Amino acid sequence: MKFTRRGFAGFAAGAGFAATNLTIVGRAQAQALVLRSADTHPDGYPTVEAVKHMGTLIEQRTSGRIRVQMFHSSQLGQERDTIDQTRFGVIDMNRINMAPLNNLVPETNVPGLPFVFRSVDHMRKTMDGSVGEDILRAFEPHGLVGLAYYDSGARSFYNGRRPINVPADMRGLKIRVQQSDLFVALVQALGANPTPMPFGEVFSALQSGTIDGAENNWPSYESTRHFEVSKFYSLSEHSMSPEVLVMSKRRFDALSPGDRDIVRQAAKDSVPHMRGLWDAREKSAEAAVVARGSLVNRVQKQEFIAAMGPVIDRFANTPALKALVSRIQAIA
Ligand code: BDP
Repeated sequence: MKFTRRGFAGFAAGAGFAATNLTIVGRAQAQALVLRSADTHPDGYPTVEAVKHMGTLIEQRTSGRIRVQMFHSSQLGQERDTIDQTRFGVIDMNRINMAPLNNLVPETNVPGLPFVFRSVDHMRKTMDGSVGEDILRAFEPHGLVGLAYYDSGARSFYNGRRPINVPADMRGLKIRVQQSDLFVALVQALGANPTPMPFGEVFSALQSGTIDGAENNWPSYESTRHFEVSKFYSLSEHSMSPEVLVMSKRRFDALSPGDRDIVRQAAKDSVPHMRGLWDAREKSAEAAVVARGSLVNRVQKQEFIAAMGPVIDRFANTPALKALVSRIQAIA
C-alpha cells in the first residue's frame, strides 16, 4: 500500500492504527502494572514498610509484571478523602484505619468498639479468623476489596492539661477524634467534647489550643510529635480499631484470577512481617516519648468500661452486628 500524505493521515486516524497502538501500550502496561498505594504515615512506619514488603513479594511472584508504588505521608490526601478515590479506582490500594470506614461499612465498627478485645492476642486471633474474614468481605459491596489487617495496638487518650484517671477527668476537654460517628459517641459518653478532624491537622490544633488532646497508639503519638504538645498520656486503651489494607474493587476485578490470588496472598504474607515491626516500634516509641518528657499513667479502666454500654448498643445495633460481637466474645 502506498500512502500519500493525506492518505496516511486518514489511515492513522482510523481504527486499524489506533488498535495497533493500543495493543503496544497495553502490552507495555501488562509488563509492569503499577499499583499505587496510599498511607497517611511517614516512610519507615510499620504500615508503610508492610505494604512495601507486600510489593516486593508481588514483584517476585509475578516476575516483575506487577509492582506496588508507595505514596506515604498523605501524599495522595488525608485518609477520608483517599477512601472515595480508592473506591473509584483513582488510587489502587490504601492502608487506612477502620475508623474512617465506619460510616461506609457498618461491620467495621465492631472491631473498633470500646474494649471489645481483651488483649492484643484476642484481637489477633479474632482478626486472623472467621470474624476477620467476614468483615473483610463486607467491604466489597462498597467498591473495596479487603486484603489484610495490620495491628494498630491500643488507642489511649493524651492531652496537654492533666492526667486522666477516671472519665470525670475528661469533662470539658476538647478531644480530637477520627472522622467516625463511633469515636464521636465514645468520647461524648466519657463527658469530653469530641472534635473530628483529619490526622494531618492535629499537631497544629494541639499547638494552637484549638483542641486539648487526642487519642492514639504509641507509634502515632510519637511519629506525629503530638507528645511535644500533649504530655499526659493516660493508658485508657479504649479501642483497638485495627488497620486495614484495601484495594479498589474496580482495579482488583481487572486483574486475572491468578494475579488476584497473588495479590491476596502477598497481603496475607505481609502480616507477620508487619507484626514484628509493630511490636518493636511500640516499645521504641514508648521509650522515646518517655525519655522526652511524656508523663504516662494508668487509668481506672473499669470506670471507662462501665460508661461504654450505650455506645456499644448504638453501634452494634442490628442482629448481624450483635452476632459479630458475640462471636468475638466467644473467642478464648
Ligand atoms: C493511626 C492510624 C491512622 C489514622 C490515625 C488517626 O494508623 O491510619 O489515620 O491513627 O488517628 O493510628 O487518624
